[in-house]
Amino acid sequence: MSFFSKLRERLTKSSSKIGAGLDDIVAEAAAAEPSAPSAPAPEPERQGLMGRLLGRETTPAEPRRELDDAMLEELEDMLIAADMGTETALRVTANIAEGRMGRRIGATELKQALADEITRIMAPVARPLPLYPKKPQVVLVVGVNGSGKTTTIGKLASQLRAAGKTVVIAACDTFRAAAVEQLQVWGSRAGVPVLVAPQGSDPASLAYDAMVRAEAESADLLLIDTAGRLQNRADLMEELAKIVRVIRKKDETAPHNTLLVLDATTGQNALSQVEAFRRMADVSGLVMTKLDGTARGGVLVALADSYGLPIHAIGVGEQIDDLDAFAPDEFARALVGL
Ligand SMILES: Nc1nc2c(ncn2[C@@H]2O[C@H](COP(=O)(O)OP(=O)(O)O)[C@@H](O)[C@H]2O)c(=O)[nH]1
Ligand SMILES: [Mg+2]
Repeated sequence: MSFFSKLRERLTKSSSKIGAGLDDIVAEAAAAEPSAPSAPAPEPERQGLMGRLLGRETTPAEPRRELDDAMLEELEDMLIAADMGTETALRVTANIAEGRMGRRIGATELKQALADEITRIMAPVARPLPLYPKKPQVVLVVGVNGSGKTTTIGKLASQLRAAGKTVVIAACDTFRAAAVEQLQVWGSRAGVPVLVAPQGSDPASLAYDAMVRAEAESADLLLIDTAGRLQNRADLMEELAKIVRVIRKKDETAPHNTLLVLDATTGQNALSQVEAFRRMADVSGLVMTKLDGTARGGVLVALADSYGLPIHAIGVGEQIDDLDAFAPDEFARALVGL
């Protein structure tokens, strides 16, 4: 699939930010270096000679800089500015420093080292949405307004259909009429029935009807869209709790997945959303949307590092096929601009 070349292309803002940041960190000091007395003279020669002898010197023209505390600090600041979070940035920087202190390194080695660190953090959380034999597998989708819940459900439904699964969608965001219409459009595109209720009606009773329908049709999956007004947490909590209560009347093991949809463009705010929703619901995995055209992709690293919740999928656009599994090494390389 050509998906990740699409990701690389669309992650340009993030990658140009981090990639250019790394280039700058190395190049600034390297340019000033001939006059810098602190630069150990024999080092570059020895390295250059060793490199030549070992045939490793692939980019001889690349500027290099001695990795010292000042450079590490710049690296740290840059990663924090790229939404990686302070703790994660500190640890990533420390790991990069290990075995490299005092050595002269170029931007490519730095990018590679950073990509390796990011991959190591992300690999354990890259897990596709698990599919169970249980019918219907109930997937509850939560998140703040505008994070991309409805769009993600549309994309997911379409991909599950394409994989031969039968799907039912419950439009339990009865708060906004537009949300219901939007879901109906997605449903008809994907060829998936969408259960709706009048605006303002009880989302839990719609969820119950949807369970009945999904069971009667022995659908493989039931995707439940929900409202996301975080400004009224008590209400939202009660609404979610009620939805869970009624679907458990039909199947006490439901919901089998609770997906939290996060908008990558919100940066560090995504972290507090995880906190808030984990208090309200048993979040089992994340979907990260809007990774196209944001300079804040670094927040995924902070999320993976802080919570370890599986990242089931990422969204890189508004079209039906702009959702795919999360591939950590491709993501890391795209993020650092390799
Ligand atoms: N660029 C981009 N836009 C997205 C993505 N996912 C959703 N959107 C857009 O974000 C807006 C809000 O999405 P919606 O699904 O309605 O969010 P909801 O309120 O959580 O249901 C819509 O305009 C979507 O088209 C994505 O991955 N990339
Ligand atoms: Mg919605």
